[in-house]
Amino acid sequence: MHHPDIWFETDKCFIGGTWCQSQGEKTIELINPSDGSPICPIAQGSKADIDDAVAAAHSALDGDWGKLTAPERGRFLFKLGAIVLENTEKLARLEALDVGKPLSQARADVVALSRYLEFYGGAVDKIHGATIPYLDGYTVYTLREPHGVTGHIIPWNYPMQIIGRSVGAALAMGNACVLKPAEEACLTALAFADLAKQIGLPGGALNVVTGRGDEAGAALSSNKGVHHISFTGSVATGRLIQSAAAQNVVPVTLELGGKSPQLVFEDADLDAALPFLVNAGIQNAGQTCSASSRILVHQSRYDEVVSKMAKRYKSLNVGPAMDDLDLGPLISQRQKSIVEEFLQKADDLETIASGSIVEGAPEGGSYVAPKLFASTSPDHELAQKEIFGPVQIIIPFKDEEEAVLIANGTDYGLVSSVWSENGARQMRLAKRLRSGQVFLNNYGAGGGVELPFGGTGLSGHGREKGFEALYGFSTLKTVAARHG
Ligand code: TXE
Repeated sequence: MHHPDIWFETDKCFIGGTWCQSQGEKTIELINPSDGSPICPIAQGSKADIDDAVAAAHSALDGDWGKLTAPERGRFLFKLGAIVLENTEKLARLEALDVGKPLSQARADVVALSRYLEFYGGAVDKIHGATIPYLDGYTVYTLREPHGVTGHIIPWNYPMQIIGRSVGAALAMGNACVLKPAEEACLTALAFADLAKQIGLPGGALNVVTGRGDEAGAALSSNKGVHHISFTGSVATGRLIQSAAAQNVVPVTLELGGKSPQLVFEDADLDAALPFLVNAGIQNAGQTCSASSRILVHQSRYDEVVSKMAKRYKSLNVGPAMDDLDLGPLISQRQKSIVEEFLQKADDLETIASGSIVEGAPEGGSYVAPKLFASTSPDHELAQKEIFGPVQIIIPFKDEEEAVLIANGTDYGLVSSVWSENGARQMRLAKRLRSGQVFLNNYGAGGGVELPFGGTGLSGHGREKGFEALYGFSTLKTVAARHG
């Protein structure tokens, strides 16, 4: 029997515009992380399902979808964006149920998904090639064309946002997509397919195959009919995907997480900074690629930051997603064990404060109380590795030089932020910090879909969001005509 929040088939793949039984005929049970109960079965998609999805995507490119103009595709994206927004409450409840994120954070993800579709839909007819002055008797110009079939392997932490960010841009540019959501959370990906069907998106433009990473995911990343792969997830899996794509010599976009610092200088406006310092660490229970897990503080403001952050931490409540508290559970018992293993290595760190798991939170939920530590050693394992849970570390620094060394002193490079009223310092650090994004006196810039996003180092490569995503999901053809 269906869960009351689910209105579509969950144990089927969406291929060529229709719901199909997986050829492997196996299913995986989705688990509600708020109480550990089973939600529903999903299809354990096989290599054969991926082959079918890729074939359906090719047919779409050769058929109706491939013939559309940029404004026509844009209109489909507007319709998708509108129907997503109309279903805000239903989609938010699905995401809260499946991912465990507090309902209001899930609502914000729905709005972001809709906004991505609206942005890419409106931007795509502003993308064009160039004419290039060349030898007498020639006319040379460039054409921006879709890659063809794009594979999207996405994680469980922000399914809707990542679908918007990558599938939205790929569709806008005229690619046909095969989406493999994470086996832990795929309800909103399936709901998105249902909404695409409802608005009449041509069959095969969007295909969704659920399943395991080492089966459906591996089959998608090594499929010879795929022309571009977008992956968000762990470094280990990113390496596998890049190697698989290398065999077919296709481009990949990798978004692999980080150890992102916020730098608080002696002249920082702490009242403005405080909500960002904490929220950037605990949002989605710290399971965010751009989570800020390191707070670097000038020694003159250290005690003040410690006491203000501690006060906030002590007020943080963790509980079921539908109760809409500060934090929900982690995605799974497996992710909880990963985080707890890190916490066991925190003995030599100073514990500043913790939040609390609310009374009555179900036993079976994968709850972890947020924890704030301090360390004078920026090399501590907890200050170097991505934990992917609600854990932040405060580290003091003595001057700007040391702050930059610590900030740049991990293998990652996704986000950095600078809290300072000194404009010259802001400009210097914007150049010196090694990360794909630098935020000055804010963190995340409200998640604006217009802003290109991506990393350096182990955080990955390639950019999604903004116009950059549209360039990334297309290729350039040069046409040179000799006419005498
Ligand atoms: O990630 P995986 P997991 C980090 C975070 C977390 C850790 C493990 O540190 O603790 O990764 O999480 C698919 N070929 N991030 O195990 O394995 C898989 O099915 C092709 C950071 O969940 O990377 C899922 O769809 N695909 C992060 C997707 O990859 C494969 C978000 C992500 O799973 C595959 C999530 C394979 N061999 C985790 N194996 C971020 N950057 O936001 C798995 N997959």
